[in-house]
Order: sequence, then structure tokens, then C-alpha cells
Amino acid sequence: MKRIAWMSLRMLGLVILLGWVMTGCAPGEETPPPEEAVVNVTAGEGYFDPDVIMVDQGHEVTVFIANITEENHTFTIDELGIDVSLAPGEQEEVTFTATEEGSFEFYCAEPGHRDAGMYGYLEVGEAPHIPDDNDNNGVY
Ligand SMILES: [Cu+2]
Repeated sequence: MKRIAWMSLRMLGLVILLGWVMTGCAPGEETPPPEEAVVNVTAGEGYFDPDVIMVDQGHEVTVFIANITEENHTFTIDELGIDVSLAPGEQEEVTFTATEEGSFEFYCAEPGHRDAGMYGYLEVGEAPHIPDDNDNNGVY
């Protein structure tokens, strides 16, 4: 009895695995879910680190922004409608899909901060453009 249960459990596993492999490889079917890129950005006194973020087009990008200063900052990308406010010491995250190729400036919208150096660029490249973005969180 126990042996039968064990066998059927293994069969079930095999069926699930087979189904997964088949749906994963079937050509011409629905497109796979977007790949994800996670990026950590520090908002410092007069800078963002990193100041260049590279991701592949079509990827779902999550940016964690940590404000390590005593001031308010924002993480703003006009073209993508992103405008995240960060209180002193606060951490926020924003998720978006990089649908368009191109170079998008991100900056801090607090008066004078952009001029002081709080800006950088999100570079959305033609996929696949980074061989393995898991090694470095998509950041170069
Ligand atoms: Cu700022």
C-alpha cells in the first residue's frame, strides 16, 4: 500500500515536470514572463550610486532606493512616470517594465539636487544585451 502511494507520488511529480518542460519549450505559444532585474541604488549627498543602471528591454525592473542622508530626496524618471519620495533614512522600491529601448535620466527633484549631481541614467538595451544579469544585479 505504502509502495503504491510512493509510486503514484513519483508519477505525479513526473507528470508535473513533463508539463512544465513542455509548456516552457513549446514554440509559438505565449511569451514567457519577463525576466527580472533587481537594482540597489543609494541616494547620497549629491549623488546616486550607481549613476548608470543597465537593463534589458522587456525586463521587469525593481529598484530599491536607500536614502542615506538627513534630507528628503526623490528618485524620478519623467519618461517612465516614476517619482518616488524618500524621507531621511528611508528606503523605497519601485517596479516597472522597461518596455522602450533608450537612455532615461533619473534624478532627484528636490530643488538644487539635480544640479548638485543627483542624477544618472537608466540604459535600456536591446535584449539580450547582458549575458547574465543575475551576477551583478544588472548594474555595471
Ligand atoms: Cu536629493
